[in-house]
Amino acid sequence: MRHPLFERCGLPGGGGPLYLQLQRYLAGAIREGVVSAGEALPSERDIAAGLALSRVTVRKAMEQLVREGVLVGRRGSGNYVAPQPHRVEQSLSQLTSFTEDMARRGMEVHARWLDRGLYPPSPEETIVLGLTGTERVARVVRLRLSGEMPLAIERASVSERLLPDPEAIETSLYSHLETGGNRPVRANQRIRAVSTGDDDAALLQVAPGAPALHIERTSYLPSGRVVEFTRSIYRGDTYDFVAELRLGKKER
Ligand code: 16G
Repeated sequence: MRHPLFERCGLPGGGGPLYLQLQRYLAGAIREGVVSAGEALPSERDIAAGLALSRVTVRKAMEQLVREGVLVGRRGSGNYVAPQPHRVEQSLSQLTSFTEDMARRGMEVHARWLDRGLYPPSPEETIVLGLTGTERVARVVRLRLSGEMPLAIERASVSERLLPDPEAIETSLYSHLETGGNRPVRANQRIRAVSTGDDDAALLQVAPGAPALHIERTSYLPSGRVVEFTRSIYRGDTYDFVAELRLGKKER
């Protein structure tokens, strides 16, 4: 039986070298579900024959798709479609933690600890956290995953006074702060588009330069004291941030 990949109407064209046209063709077929996550693509030889292309062209397109994280190459058994992230819808009006957000959606989450400890603060941390004298800063850096899928890298800074032992956090920073009566009740968040740097891209399993969201959260105690200054990089293909807007009163 002919593979469904070859039932489409040939390369999309659009100019550029043939391997790039093939790359777009395969990425489009995967997006449309012609080949699903976890399924193997036909062999290089079959694709070359099916689409009347040279094997060099097919190999180049496949290598590029592996580099971009669309395909996973398995030695000896070919190329498979990489797991596709489910997009997560995240409200911008609730102050929730990552663990709570994911639990609400029934998603299993875990973290890979990249760093946690007490450090002399940077000038930015001193100002934002309002540190005084010789106060140190607790840094908590995590790769946050749902199953095998990396979703975000979070770099949280908290004053030593509010988080004297970062090693004691079990899974949730907010639950840990809550046990000491220091859970934030309000936060400001700033979001901007960035392209992923090489190191972050490797952790998030995306191509270097892939689009991502840089989110900076400063959160506060009821007293107005800053609890947390967190900078996160969220994969651009996994999150939709959603905000409810209301008609404001017109200023006179
Ligand atoms: C969220 C927050 C982050 C906070 C973390 C605590 C954003 C962009 N960031 O991911 O600032 O530190 O939750 O999560 O929403 P945890 O309690 O599960 O450790």
